[in-house]
Amino acid sequence: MSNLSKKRYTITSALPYANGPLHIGHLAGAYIPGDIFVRFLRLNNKDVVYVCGSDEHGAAITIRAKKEGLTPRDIIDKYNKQIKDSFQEFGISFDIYHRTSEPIHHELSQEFFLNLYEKGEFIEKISEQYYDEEFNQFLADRYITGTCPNCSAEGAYGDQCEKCGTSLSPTDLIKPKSTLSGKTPILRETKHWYLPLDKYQPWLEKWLIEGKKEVLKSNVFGQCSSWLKSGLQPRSMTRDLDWGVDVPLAEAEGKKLYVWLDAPIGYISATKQWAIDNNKNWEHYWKKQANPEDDSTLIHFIGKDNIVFHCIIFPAILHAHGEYILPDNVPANEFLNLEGDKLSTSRNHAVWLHEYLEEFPGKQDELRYVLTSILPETSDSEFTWKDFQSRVNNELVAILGNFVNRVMVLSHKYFDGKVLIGSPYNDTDKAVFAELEKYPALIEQSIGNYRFREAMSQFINAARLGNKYLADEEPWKVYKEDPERVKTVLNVATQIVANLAILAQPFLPKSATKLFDMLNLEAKGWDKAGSSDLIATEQQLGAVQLLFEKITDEQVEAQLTKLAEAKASNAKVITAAPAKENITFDDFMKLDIRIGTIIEAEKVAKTKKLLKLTIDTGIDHRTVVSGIAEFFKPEDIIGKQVSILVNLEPREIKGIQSQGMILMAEDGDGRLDFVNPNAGIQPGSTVR
Ligand code: B3M
Ligand code: ZN
Repeated sequence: MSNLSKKRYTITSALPYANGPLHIGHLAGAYIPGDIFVRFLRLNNKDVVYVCGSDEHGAAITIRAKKEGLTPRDIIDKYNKQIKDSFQEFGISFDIYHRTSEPIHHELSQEFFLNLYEKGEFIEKISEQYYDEEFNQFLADRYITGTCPNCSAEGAYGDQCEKCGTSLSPTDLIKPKSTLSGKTPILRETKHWYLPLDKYQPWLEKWLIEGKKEVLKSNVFGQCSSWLKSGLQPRSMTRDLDWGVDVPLAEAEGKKLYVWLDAPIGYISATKQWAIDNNKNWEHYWKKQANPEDDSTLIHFIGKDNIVFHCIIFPAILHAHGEYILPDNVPANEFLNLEGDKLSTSRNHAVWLHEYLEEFPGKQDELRYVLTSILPETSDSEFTWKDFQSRVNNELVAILGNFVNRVMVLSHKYFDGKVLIGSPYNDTDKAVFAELEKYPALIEQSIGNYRFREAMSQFINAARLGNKYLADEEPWKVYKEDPERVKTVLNVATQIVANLAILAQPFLPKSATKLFDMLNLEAKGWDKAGSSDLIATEQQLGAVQLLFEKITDEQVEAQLTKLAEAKASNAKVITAAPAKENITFDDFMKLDIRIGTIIEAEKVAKTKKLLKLTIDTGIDHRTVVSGIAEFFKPEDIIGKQVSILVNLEPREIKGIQSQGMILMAEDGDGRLDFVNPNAGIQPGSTVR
């Protein structure tokens, strides 16, 4: 039975961490495919709920908060809003975009935990865990990095290597390092609650390996079978953290649920909230029904780094609970690269959605189109701005836009925008209709198999059919001699446009709306696609609207320059010198650094770099020669406060006794700046 033949669907796209903006890789991974699928189901009158929301727990959030000097709450509020807005702009049509910080989610997550706890499903274990003594914190997940024992990649996290996808424990990491202090952590005892994944291994093998071999995409099936082959281990479902869902046990005070326990439950709590808001029964979408035929079909759209959590851990949890349905499929995508390099948030090598929206206003469908055409469905794929330009210009503009525009303009020019019928349909017309009739099923077949690239290219082929028909029939030439034939040609062409409007809906929602507007037609469902009588004779068309514009070379250049600049500024950061060897605290205490005020400054004759400064150190007034003349004019720095090392052995420089050293910050380009107090402080104050 096809996966499109069910009655009810529960569709999820991965909950993005609310710790930063989204980029094109996110859209291409989990959201465009999910949205196309859902729009298609809705067009076919299926009972479907499409849920998503912000993942607002875990180290991803707290580490970001520390970086930005904000609280976790500030971070999630800021990015939840930004992410939600981006999704809306791109027409990702969730029925609800929820948040895991909501009380309804905390309650449901705790209920899940207690359900498993009371069934005795957890193993309680006191064990030694990595601990950062400087920050007084246990180190799990993203708080610890090291070399992956599986693929030897550096920078693997304590719970997963993002390079090879392997799920890890902190103690698996080679050369572990605390993300907080950068130091090698120590081991300390703590108690946690483990899910015995090894116990579920036989069940998982049956359900997943035997049951889903034909169903899962091969990239997904491959990952799953390799984990099962290497043998599952118990995995802790609790953490020593101060941000997250509280573990609902008295003896676990201060501990939180593991973010990958609560996050997928976020799909369910989002559905619950949606059901409350819309007067629905959430259990119809998540619980096993009396008659299994009535079970909803659960499909998770995700990126490949989330496969283990959606195919193994979450199903094991749902199974252990017992009342819930299991995913029918997890059509995970591989990664999208950008201009020959991995997308990277930390290196700012990305096309950020909120920036795209500002730089290409109104061009959401253009990005949707190009990303759909290059989705990393079976292997990693690549976005380049040149390719973006050529797909928009040569396909959207030259084929779809051009065809629709010609039909509209000619109809208005010859017949005041009325759709008429002249001479009867000839064989060419009938052949075009016969051809057109095939597309809905072709596209349906591709969507049903999660082959969205193929579906998109079939759609553009349908537009090609129209474009070719018009070019062959040349109504602009025929009009003079045979206006009756032109009435019919434009009628056929308009029926094709109406078909394109229906077929465009899953992929290009904004453009589909424009097409229906231009046709003066109400939006129609998939069952109407393929018909040759969508537009009645005498129907008055609406005004011509511009569907797509060409992307210019300048626009492409500007984007490439922006990426190059990000790379350059990133390269500078990398040139920061490595840390020197450690010194003892006593070594440090030997330095006597004070705040002083510059009271006189003059250039040292016959030198380019040197200034002779007189400093009020609070202890005395002394002379210091400093190599800062290229960056500061003497008159500008009088009165400035500086940090000065006052117990440096005096030195003679160009015949002047220099009694100390002004501390300066120097960047990778050799630029200098003072290390000085912000608000002013008494000269002689010590710096430590
Ligand atoms: N927030 C990981 C990610 O953004 C995680 C997904 C949760 S899905 C339940 O890649
Ligand atoms: Zn790895």
